[in-house]
Amino acid sequence: MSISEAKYIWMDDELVEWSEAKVHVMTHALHYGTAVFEGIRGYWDEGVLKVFRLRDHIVRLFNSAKIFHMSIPYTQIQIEEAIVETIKANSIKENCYIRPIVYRGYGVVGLNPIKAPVKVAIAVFPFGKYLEEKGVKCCVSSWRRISIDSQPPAAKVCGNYVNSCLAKVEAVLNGFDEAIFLDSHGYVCEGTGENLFLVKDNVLSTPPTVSGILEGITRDTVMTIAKDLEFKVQERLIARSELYTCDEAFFTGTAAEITPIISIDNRIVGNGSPGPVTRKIRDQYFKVVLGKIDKYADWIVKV
Ligand code: PY5
Repeated sequence: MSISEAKYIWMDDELVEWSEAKVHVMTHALHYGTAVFEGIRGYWDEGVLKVFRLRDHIVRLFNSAKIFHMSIPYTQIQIEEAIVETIKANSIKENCYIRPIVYRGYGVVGLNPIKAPVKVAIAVFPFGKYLEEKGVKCCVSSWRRISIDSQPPAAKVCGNYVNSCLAKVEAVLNGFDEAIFLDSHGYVCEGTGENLFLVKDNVLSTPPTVSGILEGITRDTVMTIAKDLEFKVQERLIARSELYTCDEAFFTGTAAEITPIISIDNRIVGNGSPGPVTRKIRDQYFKVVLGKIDKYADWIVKV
């Protein structure tokens, strides 16, 4: 999808014109994928921008950086404040996406980036749906998800996404909307940029962290709201064949929100349209992100 431009990008404590927000071609991260990032959504509602689970995204950003020995030259609070400042500077008045990125900048060549400066940028821009709301057709990828003993899938590090791009392009070229990865042991893992849930007999199942997933904030939100709606939720190893026999399946992610899956490897899921459990969770999710449910109101920062 193409980018909807805003006015300014925050770069190392300065607001820079969108078109001037540039880096040198010898930036370490460009060559070796040494950058960590987040994707956060803001929902424009009742004359304010409601940012969803900002604190949790920033905590994950700092954890991703820690795994890669990147010391971010700001505190978590300073990054949160910078995000608020960037939203205000751009006078965002519609649903948007917030992309903080922490990257190894210009200064060294070779695979020890420790002496390369750690730089930070924050972009905020209008953003609609990432996947088709009515449901997506999926395939199991011929590519396995990077395994936990080669690259940490739990870190949102740029280098992990070349694996996602391979699977996504393969899926689209073969006429599907999205790919589902298996992990290196052959268990169901996640989408290219989404976590996955299956529903069978009203029980929700999602792969555990040992399957090498990114521990999604939307996944956590769904597990919380599903339990509160009195559904049983299991984190467990899932076999590929379960994808073909489940009653319902859906993706979760900041960009994907709650996206129903309507077919997998040319097998129809359920009756081929979003099922009742998926719809119930999705309806609740959209109330939660807008702060309409008191219990979860702390998850929203209003700007
Ligand atoms: N798994 C992967 C590999 C992801 O990249 C993402 C998020 C998720 C799961 C879901 O995590 P969360 O619920 O915390 O967002 N992907 C990004 C997103 O903004 C980028 C997608 C293009 O959704």
